[in-house]
Amino acid sequence: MDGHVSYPPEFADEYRKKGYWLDKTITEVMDESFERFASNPLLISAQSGRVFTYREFGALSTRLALHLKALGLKLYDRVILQVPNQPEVLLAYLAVMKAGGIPIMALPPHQEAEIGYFARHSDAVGLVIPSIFSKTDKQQMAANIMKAAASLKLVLVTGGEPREGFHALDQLLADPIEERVDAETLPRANPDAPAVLQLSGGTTGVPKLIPRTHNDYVYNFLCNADISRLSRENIMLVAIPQEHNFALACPGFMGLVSRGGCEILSSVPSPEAAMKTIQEHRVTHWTAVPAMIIGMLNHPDRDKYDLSSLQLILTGGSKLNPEVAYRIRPELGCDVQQVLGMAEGPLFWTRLDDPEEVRFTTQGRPQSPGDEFKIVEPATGEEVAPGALGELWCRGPHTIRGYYRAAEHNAKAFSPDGYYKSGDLVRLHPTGNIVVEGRIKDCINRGGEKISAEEIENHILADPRIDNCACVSMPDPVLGERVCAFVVLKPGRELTLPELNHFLLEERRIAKFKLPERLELLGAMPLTNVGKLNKVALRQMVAEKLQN
Ligand code: OOB
Repeated sequence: MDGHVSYPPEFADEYRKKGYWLDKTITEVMDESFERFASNPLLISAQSGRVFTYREFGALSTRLALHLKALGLKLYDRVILQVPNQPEVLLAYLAVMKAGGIPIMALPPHQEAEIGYFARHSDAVGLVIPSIFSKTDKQQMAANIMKAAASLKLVLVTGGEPREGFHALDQLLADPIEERVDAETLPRANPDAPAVLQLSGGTTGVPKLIPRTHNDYVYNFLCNADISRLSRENIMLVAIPQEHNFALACPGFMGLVSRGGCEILSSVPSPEAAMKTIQEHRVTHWTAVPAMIIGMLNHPDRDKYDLSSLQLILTGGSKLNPEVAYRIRPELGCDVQQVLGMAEGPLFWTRLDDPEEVRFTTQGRPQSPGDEFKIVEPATGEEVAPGALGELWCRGPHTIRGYYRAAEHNAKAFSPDGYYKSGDLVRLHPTGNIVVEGRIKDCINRGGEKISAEEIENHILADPRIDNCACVSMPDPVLGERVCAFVVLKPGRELTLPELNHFLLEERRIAKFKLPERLELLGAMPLTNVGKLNKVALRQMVAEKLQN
């Protein structure tokens, strides 16, 4: 496929020989489970209460795949998925792959700016959307995007009457096309080809697309399912975005399905909703970002809920502070397993039998014996002394070798010998685990959701009232970080935060979660000795203001 950087043949050979890569497609592995655990419950929607068995889910995803093929979807065609946490997101995900297509895992809050970019950059032919999300008319968004993205032809809509030319996903799911067309006619993807395009955490002006191959992604979730010791007894709550790598493959939905467990999928991320769902469904495992755990620990009504079924919280996306980790067992009665994960592939996990200190104060060690990592001086790539602070670089059987259609950026983001430069600052713990201490990449981690500073700055600079701007993180006790925008106005201009955000939402059409939550007006930007913009000074400035 054009724009995809494959693994070098000698590495691919090694990964096969060692048994990491199975040369199966994701849907082949999923189909084995649909057959094996046929009458077990696979998915329950927390909101509608609808239960799907393994057999039913497998059959519905095949049905939808046949419809997609009949509507013209071809092998390796890209389809953007933007469905919130309801069963259709997983059905569409599996169906696109069963039809040979490649789903692009967009997030529900993304707007015209982001989705339009993905469509144009990937030449996507398809888009799957809810009719309305968070008061936004997604069908109107799709119609607008189609004007500038010639490739986009197939729009599937869930939860509302489709416009002319769009298709109702719910109707396709109700139409037994398999009685008319043989499922054997569906094409088979090459297991070395990209299976899914994930989104990068983002440090650049536009988000990058991350091609995960069948071989690498299957290994990723099977290995994770082992590390978290998942079994058919497990009931896992997912209330973070299902499209996210964490919820999908670490071990996520696919890891759980490989072991025969049941997922409770919820579209409400609040601690209150999580506690209700845990009690109602006797949830054993909860995939959560640290902000959700803090929200539950500090919730005034926690004692009203029976959380005794909970065995393990899997957490990552942002740092779990040790003070919070130490409260989990006494207050919530369960274990916690930390993962330092990246959509690009690298995964570091604490192990369930590690000593308490290691489980609570480190972010783990590589998931696979095939993973290589080093901690380096960013400028030179020289390894630092053991225990010293440096940038984490990774390479291995489930770590990409390049972003999709991004040759120029790849030359900077990967070392010549193929290590992914994570941008995370870490140190090696004496046990061989790593501890995350900070980052050199310019993004804001808002409760696990990454926001590229450059991307927001570019949108802000398009505002005619603004001369210069810089976005930095400001500390937040629950989310960890939020976006603060520093702005220098053009002479005689005025600006408030609501006015700026109105511009970003209405004119630039970006996702709401990226909006600055504080605006600071400056006469001029602070500079370093060498005349560069001084973001360290800006971060300090806002942190001090917040303390006063
Ligand atoms: C996950 O993936 P992304 O791609 O959204 O974000 C990756 C970045 C990392 O480079 C790091 O900066 C941060 O998120 N991060 C953590 C962390 N886990 C991720 N920082 C500190 N402590 C942690 N435990 O966020 C992701 C992917 C798979 C599983 C879990 C999370």
